[in-house]
Amino acid sequence: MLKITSAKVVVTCPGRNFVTLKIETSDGVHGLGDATLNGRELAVASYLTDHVIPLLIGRDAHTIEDIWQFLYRGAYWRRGPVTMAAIAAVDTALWDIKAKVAGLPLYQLLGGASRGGCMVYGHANGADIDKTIEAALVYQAEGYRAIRLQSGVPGLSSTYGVSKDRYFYEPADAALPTENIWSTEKYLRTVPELFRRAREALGWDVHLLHDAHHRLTPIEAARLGKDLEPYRPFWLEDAVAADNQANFRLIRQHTTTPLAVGEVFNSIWDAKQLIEEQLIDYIRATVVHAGGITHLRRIASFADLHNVRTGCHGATDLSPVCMAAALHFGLSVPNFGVQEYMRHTEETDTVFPHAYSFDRGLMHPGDAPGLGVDLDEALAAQYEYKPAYLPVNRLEDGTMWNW
Ligand code: CS2
Ligand code: MG
Repeated sequence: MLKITSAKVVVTCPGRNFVTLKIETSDGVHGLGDATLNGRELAVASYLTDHVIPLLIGRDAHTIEDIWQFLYRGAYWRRGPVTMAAIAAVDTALWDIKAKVAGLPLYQLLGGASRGGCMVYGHANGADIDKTIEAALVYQAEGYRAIRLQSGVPGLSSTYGVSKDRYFYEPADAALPTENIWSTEKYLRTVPELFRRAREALGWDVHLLHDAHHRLTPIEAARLGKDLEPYRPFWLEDAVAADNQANFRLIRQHTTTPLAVGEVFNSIWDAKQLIEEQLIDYIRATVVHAGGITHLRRIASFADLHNVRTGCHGATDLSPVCMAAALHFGLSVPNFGVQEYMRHTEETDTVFPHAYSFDRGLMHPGDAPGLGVDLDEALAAQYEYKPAYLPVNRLEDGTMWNW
């Protein structure tokens, strides 16, 4: 038996906040799990420290599935972003430990490599179409085979996905939520032209993606999907908020543009109808927010039955611990689609030294035992938690809308 002897939560802010769970065992082997929930970090930190860690001490670290079931069924108040991020952190740390004890990189315990590397997509963005295309050409020159395009919208002072920095994008930008103004009409006039220009400049051998970030109604999403069809997007993401999964039936009736959704999902139940009715093509759920590797494997297996592929979320607010876990998972899962890759800051990469690497559009988790990522606790302690909220969105008439 490999006893869990202690566990702790490390909150650090090397450029942005991260919450990491570290589990120690009787053999001296430790494991890490990402527990970062952008804008609600301390809720997960408390859920782990106050309500989960006391239940872990003395348990056998090898009993990953039983501990998952204990924390899920035993919570009573099951599911939800905070609970499932906490369970995810425990699950990921235990998989890290099991692989380290086996002396194998984690993907070898998940069925081994199904491919040479994980195709990733980068984030080309700019204040206008010209600047976005310019950024996309840089990504293409760096060897990315898939590029997300997000550009500013004429007449709007801000919009989702447009960063001040070429590589780093962190939307949680203030101690209280900043208010953005949104106009779907202005947005819908911009995106088709962005894609027309992008195909002109980048050609057809690169996958182009776009994130509508929950802001359309189904019929508006159907229209955008149709407008983009001539430019063959790899996917249109978060076309509408997916609280009502049936929303996607209407979009599906009108367009063949592939649909991706799920970065805010925290369990298989959030995607069940979308997957079994084949209303989507890619499921975006990821390790840190959807219950860890154990649950994400269930979601991916269910998706595989229905021709849905993975397209895991990988924004900067998911730490290098989650990125590493996602790459081990992505390297092995049969129905892999693409992995999002938003680079972290240099400080973050120094706090979380890691084995994963990027090469000509593909990423590999590396062959270090376990996840292949660690946490420099002394350095982490130098970066104090900084309260930061994601913005909110209002329509031009002041109506509260989806950010
Ligand atoms: C976005 C994210 O990466 C994406 O697809 O939707 O940047 C998202 O806005 C952030 O993860 C929210 O914290
Ligand atoms: Mg998104």
